[in-house]
Parts: sequence; C-alpha cells; structure tokens
Amino acid sequence: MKGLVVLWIAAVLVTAILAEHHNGDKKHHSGDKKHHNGDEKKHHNGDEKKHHNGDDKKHHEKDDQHPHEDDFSSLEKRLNQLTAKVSNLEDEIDDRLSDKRLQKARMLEAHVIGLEGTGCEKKHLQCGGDDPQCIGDILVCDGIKDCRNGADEEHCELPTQAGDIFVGLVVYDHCSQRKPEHMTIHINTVQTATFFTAFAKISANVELEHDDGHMSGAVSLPTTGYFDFGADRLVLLPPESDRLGLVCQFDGADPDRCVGHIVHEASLEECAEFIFVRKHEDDDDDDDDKIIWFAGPKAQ
Ligand SMILES: [Ca+2]
Repeated sequence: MKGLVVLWIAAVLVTAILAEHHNGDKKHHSGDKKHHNGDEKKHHNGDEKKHHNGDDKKHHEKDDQHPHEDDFSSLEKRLNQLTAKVSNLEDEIDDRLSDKRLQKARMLEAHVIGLEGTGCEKKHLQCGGDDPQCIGDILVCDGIKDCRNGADEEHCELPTQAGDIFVGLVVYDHCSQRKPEHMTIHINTVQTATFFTAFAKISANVELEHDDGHMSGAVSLPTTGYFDFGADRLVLLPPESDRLGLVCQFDGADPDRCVGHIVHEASLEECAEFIFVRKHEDDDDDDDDKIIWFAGPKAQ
C-alpha cells in the first residue's frame, strides 16, 4: 500500500512536470513567432519606408548597428586615402617627367658625360643606357639602328635651319684677329643628303663687330660647314686665311644654345670660346641684354 502511494505521487509529479514543460515550449514558440513576425514586419516596413522616404541618415544609423558594415566603412575610408596617395604620386611623377625637367636632366647628363668622357674613341658615339656600346659617328641618324638600344636614331632633328641666327658672347679669346665681344652666326642654307645623312651641309655668315681702340668696323664672313649628328655640333670651316674655324657644341637637350670654340684647323686646338644663344624673331637688335646668357666652362 505504501508503495502504491509513492508510485501515485511520482506519477502526479511527472505529469505536472511534463505539463509545465509543454506550456513552456508553447510560450517559447509563440515568443519566437512573435519575434520572427515582429522582426520581419519591422524590417520590411521600416526598411522599405526608410528607403522610400529617402531618409539616408536613419539608414546609416541602422547600418552602424552592424559591426561588419563598420569594417566596410573603415576599408572604404582606407581605400579612399590610398587612392588619394596614388593620385598624388601620379602628379609627382608627371611633374618629374615634364619636358622642362627632362631637358634639364639631359643637360646634366650631357655635362657629366662631357666631364667623365664617353669611354669611346674619337669620332665614336656612346649609345648609353644600361648597355654601353660605341659606334662610329657616321652611323648616327642614317636611318638604321646601329646601337642595340636604338639611341643613334633617337635625336635626329636638326637644331638649326635656314634663317636661324645665333648670337655669341665671348668667354675668352686668345686668338681671333679682331677680339669681338659678340659674334653672330646667320644660317643661310641647310642641306641633308639622301645618303651619308649623319652630316647636314650648312652655309652661313659669321658677323662680328670689332673695336680695338684704334679701328672699329663690322665684317660678315661667308663660310660653309656641316652639322655633325654624332657629335651634336655645328662645324664652320675657316672663312679667312688665318685658318681658324668655329665648332659650336650642342648638349643634346637644348637646341637654342651651343658652346662655340674657335679652333685652329690643323691642330683642332681651341683658342677662344663664345656661348651662342638662338636669337628669336621677337628679339630686337638692341635687346641683346634680354637674352639669358649661361656661364660656360671657365677659360683655360
Ligand atoms: Ca644608325
């Protein structure tokens, strides 16, 4: 009898517990339903309404509540910063590659080569670049790439043409008869041959005014010569019996300026130097002061 009572109490308790558990589940499910419905409703209604209302501020506030969207926002910020940096670098590179800078770099390179030498024999051109190579100067600008890097056919524009005027200012003069302060080269004709194109034939007049205290005057000396592409220089043969010629060296970068040396024809010894600058059409005869003169190498 005692055992039966115990069993009955146990059965009542189990029933009560099961009933309680079942009710809890129900509550849970209904809660879930509520949550689900509510969320969906809220989400759809809220989101759509907000979208349609165009209430971006509210939308972003909602976005901020999601941590992974914060990450996207921070990545986007960093990407924008990097894009700005790349853009700045591009501007800097463009600036460094400007024509003016490139010309300056080529002038400096020409100056360094002038000081160090090219490592090539006389009448030979150094192709330059990472692959040093010497070629004969008659192969320069002949229409065939003789340098492995093609450098011999790269700068073949004549820096001078008929009608050009170059005005030279004396740096030193140990040999000319008249010791002029200025000398002017008038280019009359320029002819490029169909063969042997490394040289262009030139005819010119060298004009100079002189005043040695006793006598003053002006002369115009007709002469011929050539432009040597390999050496990038204008060579004018001696116009007078003193056998003094003129060699004007361009730097390969600035076509408006050359360093002129008066040389003895036989020995090629330099005995005077003039810095020549192209005279532009809008330069007046009396406006020589406006020409910017560059300091040449010091007198020897
Ligand atoms: Ca060539």
